[in-house]
Amino acid sequence: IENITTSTTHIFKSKLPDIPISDHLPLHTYCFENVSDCPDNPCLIVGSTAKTYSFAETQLICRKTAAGLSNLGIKQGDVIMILLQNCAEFVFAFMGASMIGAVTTTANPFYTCAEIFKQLNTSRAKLIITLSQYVDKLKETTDEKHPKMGQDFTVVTIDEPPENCLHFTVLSEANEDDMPEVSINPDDPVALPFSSGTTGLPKGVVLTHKSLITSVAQQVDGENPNLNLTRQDVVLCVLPLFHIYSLNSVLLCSLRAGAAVLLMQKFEIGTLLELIQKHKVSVAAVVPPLVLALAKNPMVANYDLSSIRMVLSGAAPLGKELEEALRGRVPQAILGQGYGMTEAGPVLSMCLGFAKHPFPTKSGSCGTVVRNAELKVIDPETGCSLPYNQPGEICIRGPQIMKGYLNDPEATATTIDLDGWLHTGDIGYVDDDDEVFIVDRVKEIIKFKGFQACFL
Ligand code: 4UV
Repeated sequence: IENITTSTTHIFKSKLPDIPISDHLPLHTYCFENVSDCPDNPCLIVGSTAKTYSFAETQLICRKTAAGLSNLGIKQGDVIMILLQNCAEFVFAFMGASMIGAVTTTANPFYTCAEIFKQLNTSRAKLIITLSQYVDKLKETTDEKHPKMGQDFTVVTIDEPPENCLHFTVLSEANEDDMPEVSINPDDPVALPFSSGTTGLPKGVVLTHKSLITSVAQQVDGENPNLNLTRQDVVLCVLPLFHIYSLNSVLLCSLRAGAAVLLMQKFEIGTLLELIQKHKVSVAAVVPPLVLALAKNPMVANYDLSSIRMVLSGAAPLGKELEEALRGRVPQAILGQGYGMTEAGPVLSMCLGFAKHPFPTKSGSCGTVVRNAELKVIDPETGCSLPYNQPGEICIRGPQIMKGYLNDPEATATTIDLDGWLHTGDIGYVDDDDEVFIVDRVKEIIKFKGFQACFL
């Protein structure tokens, strides 16, 4: 059947031409590739303290953290867990791990003990970076109720460490010369977010150096980047970095493009508005519940939001009425959506209104498939590919998609078929202007406030 359908496959591509994308660099080298052009530009701005790290400082602390991880016995291929809300240490740990060829699994600190235990156990994380207040949750994972744990891990806290824990400075103040030389293969894993995918319990999603570089490049590289981030931009990072949307489209894309990232630990509307005004945020990545707050909260009228030039919404459907209501609040800004799925690396499509040389786009659309990738829509019953305007299951193919689920070949095989198509479980169509519209889903996962697990 597959042979018959491939002969009539309708494949949708970006309106932007494909570009050369590195298939040999490690992620940190790629993200920091242009640092020498703007070493003193702000890279990370900590919202709560206004402390700013330049690109050169950020890169140096990441290197120190890499050395520190190595000093604590973390080796190439080992997994560390970051159990934190947004903060600079998150960035240092993630990039530091990449530098020694280690892998980061990110987890929501509000997860239950059982959920954290499951992720620790499945990922075999050897070191956990967290806050002292969450350490008790980890203790409970090692009691007699969970004898299977049976593995030792080191706990590092970014605040005053409780007994038997280390302070983050053992990492961030290590001597960068202690960083071991490692040879990283582009197909080696670098990030291990957990996602339920289209069915069942959360599984480890193996994202390689090549997948994440490809995804970032599809967004911000080329003469006409799809998501035009620049060195003048201040990008709002209020969505949690433990979720792939923020990790990829906010952090990694900004590092690559030389934009500053404004880190907010959690969403609170007053603080958010204050920080947007103070730091002149120019790009805001949001989810629909945040759009609702920005569109409807009366406090918004008291703040100057004129610095915002782009608002990217994703992770859940954004209604047209809500989009219109937001437009009233930030009339100068381009509003558009990105459509992502953790397993897809994550971005499948992005609004072309965000491009350097933008295209006209329609309200309600999730953008156009990213460049250097192929998208098709299939009849969920027959598997046959469908032409323009006919809804079916959205599938994506390209070097950005996950390598597979960790230690789960069966779930991998039901998600990525033999021809390399990743089946999303989302029902949508592509219209005459190549814009993607999501209308339904075939999968059982129901998202709450834009995330599979609770946020906001
Ligand atoms: O696995 P996940 O939690 O992943 C995400 C990732 C979202 C994005 C969005 C924009 C980006 O730039 C980016 O880097 C990442 O949400 O959940 C995947 C499912 O969420 C729904 C859809 O059902 C996916 O399979 N979803 C994601 N984006 C949209 C959406 C959207 N724009 N509209 C409707 N549903």
